[in-house]
Amino acid sequence: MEYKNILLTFEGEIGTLTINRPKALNALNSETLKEIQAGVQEVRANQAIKVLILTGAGEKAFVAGADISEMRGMTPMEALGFSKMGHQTLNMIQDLDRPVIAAVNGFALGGGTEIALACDFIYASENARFGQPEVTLGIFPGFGGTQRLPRLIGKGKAKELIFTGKMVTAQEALQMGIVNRIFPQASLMEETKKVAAQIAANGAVAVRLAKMLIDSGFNMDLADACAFESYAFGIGFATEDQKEGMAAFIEKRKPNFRGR
Ligand code: DAK
Repeated sequence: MEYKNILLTFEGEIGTLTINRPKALNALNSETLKEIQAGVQEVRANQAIKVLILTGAGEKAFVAGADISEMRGMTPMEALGFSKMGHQTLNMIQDLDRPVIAAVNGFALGGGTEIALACDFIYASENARFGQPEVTLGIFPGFGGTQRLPRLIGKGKAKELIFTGKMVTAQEALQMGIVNRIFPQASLMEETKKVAAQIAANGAVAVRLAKMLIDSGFNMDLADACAFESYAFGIGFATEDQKEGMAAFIEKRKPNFRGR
């Protein structure tokens, strides 16, 4: 498919989806959200891709939020539709059956922080800035910020960010637990790809099941979630990768996982 607002590239087992509207600091309008959905679908259909990286074009912004020029004239019903499309897009990222790493290369504000939060974890460049400035525009987060942010960093810190609308640096975001690691901007993509390659070299079915268990178990009580883990663990022993991984260990060689 031809894209106007995103770039989708594949290098070996790693896919990179770059939101590509640098003149508008990669702000998310409806057209971009639709293209992100199509891009994620394309990755879903391509079993050769083991890890997806989500980033923004240019050196200034990851995503500076939902597109304010598109949103300002919306009727309540249009805003409802826009918010739903945002949720669908972020849920598609969250539910992709492979890990998605956000490489936040600059401003991640409003919908920008929210789309990064839908990824499995976040790496950031030193110049990255995070924030939920919606209240400064007279609205509040509409792409899951009131839900994913408190689940990640706790209610108190999430409320502070959302009620004040203030921006935090990459270093502050690291301390809060929004970001896993920080890199200089020039090496952010290279370092993110190194980690993606490390993940891609592991048993793909095991990684997918682990993602599914962490995400679905998070909202269950511990006993049910652990029982669910046991069933999935048993199913893991039906895979070729389990046999290969354990044989390789005993035979003191590198495993050759085939993702099945
Ligand atoms: N939307 C549209 N255009 C944007 C934009 C955005 N969010 N952010 C930046 N731009 C555009 C600017 O208008 C400018 O365009 P031109 O004037 O050159 O045509 C260009 O990008 C460069 O921006 P600046 O000139 O402002 O650059 P600066 O370096 O001076 O400042 C900045 C960078 C990131 C601090 C600043 O641009 C800024 O504050 N941007 C807005 C950040 C923001 O407030 N983001 C949150 C957006 S609200 C919902 C659904 C979703 C949401 C809420 C409700 N429902 C429907 C219920 C989510 C809302 C949001 O994400």
